[in-house]
Amino acid sequence: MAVLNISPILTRLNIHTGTEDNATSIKSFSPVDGQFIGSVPITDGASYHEQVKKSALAFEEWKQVPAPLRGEIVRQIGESLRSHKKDLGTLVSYEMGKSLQEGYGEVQEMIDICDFAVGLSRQLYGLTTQSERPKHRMYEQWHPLGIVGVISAFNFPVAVWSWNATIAWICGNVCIWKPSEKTPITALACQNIVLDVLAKNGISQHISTVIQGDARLGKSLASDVNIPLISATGSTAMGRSVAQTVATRLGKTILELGGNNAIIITENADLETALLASVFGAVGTAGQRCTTTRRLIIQEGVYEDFKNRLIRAYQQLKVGNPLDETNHVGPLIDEEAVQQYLIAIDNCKKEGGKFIVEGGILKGSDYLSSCYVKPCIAEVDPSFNIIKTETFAPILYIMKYSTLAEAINIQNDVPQGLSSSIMTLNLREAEHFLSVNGSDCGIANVNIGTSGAEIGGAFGGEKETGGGRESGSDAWKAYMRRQTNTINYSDKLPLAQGIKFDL
Ligand code: UN1
Repeated sequence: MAVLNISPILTRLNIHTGTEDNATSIKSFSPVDGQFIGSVPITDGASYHEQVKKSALAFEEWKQVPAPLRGEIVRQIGESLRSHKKDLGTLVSYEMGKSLQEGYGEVQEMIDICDFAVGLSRQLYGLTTQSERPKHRMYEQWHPLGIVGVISAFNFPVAVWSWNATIAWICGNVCIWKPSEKTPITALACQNIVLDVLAKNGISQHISTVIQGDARLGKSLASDVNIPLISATGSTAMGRSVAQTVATRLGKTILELGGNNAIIITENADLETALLASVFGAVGTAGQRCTTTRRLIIQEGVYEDFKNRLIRAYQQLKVGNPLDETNHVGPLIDEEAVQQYLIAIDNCKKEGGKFIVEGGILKGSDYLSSCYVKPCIAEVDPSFNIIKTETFAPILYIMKYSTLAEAINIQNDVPQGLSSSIMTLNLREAEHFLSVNGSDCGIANVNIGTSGAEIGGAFGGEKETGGGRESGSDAWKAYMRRQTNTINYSDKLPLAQGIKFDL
């Protein structure tokens, strides 16, 4: 397939990037074909402080706008995303390397969260409660926090930002977004769409700010007392550093970090469904989702049968240019990711892992960059160290169990706790998996895989995954501050707990 000419798409998305190659710019190269896409200036200290000041002023204006009218702005952003879906989806695919279908899917996720946020803008409900004192009324209400800092990862370069930004905005906050330095151009595309809507409505541009830089810039955000909430998505190591920095100043965080997601396949599973869920979960986005299926825990009675089905399915996988819709799997993000993939395979072999589908780098004229690798499968023992870590690559570990209790122990016995699934047609097994004695993850599914969560649910996980929740359900509450209000409309001052205090 011919190399994509990205220029017309960049023009339609109103992106005018530089061609600089110096220490003050970030250069973006496509993992699809290794081509240079463009460069963006790194936000330096002075301009960072300037942006924060402008954001703070914009917050004073934005918080006065009634929430449903803030929702109207987000509705228009959603409309604009609809009309740019094809271009933006293609750019996501080209800059990040995920398949075109997944690029479009990512933009669809953005459109969906806009719709969700619009509805939510009329539903930021507080509770009323009964006072113990006569002629007193108690209720709680929710106020915006101020500036929300969003740190996002390369793997969902735009959707994860939109989950945070749209909800933060309808709550009355303004956002400063530091996208991954591996995907700076898609961030520009989104920012253009938002700025255009803000301009058409005569609203301050500083409701949405993009800053570009690496971990040092992330550190500036995390340590900045002007930013009450940091929502960070990325590795556990990054999250730990952000959490420690924000905690020193007693700020708030929403952390969505590493996953190590497993599917339990019981002897009562529909093996066809289980196969599709496992393969898509393991190789989709080239194994670079937080929710990627990394482990299969398979009941011994169906183990050999399922293993053979997996091998046959992997033989049919097509790895190649993700813009060609007949390919299932695109490249890894960069050569460093390829190295991590090779190291994990090596470590797995050293521990005694047996590869039933071999990995390796793909070379040849079909592969337009050095980032294409073979999805692989290793048979492992649950005690291996390698399977306790998250490697962002299409490496699937499979293991055997005999009782469901044993399977659940294996599934939970990792430091991460994001997504999990059970494949079974047996009600007792399914309910046990969802019960307090079952999965310890933030997401637990029955008869669907670990990846591909809908935006309507709260997204996030436990343990080293960080504990934060983003996107749907009542995740919005983390973007606001709760205020409890008690109003005395009597002519007395009765004290709580019946305390007497007379002068
Ligand atoms: C991520 O990988 O950071 O559930 C987010 C999914 C997607 C989101 C993944 N909706 O796979």
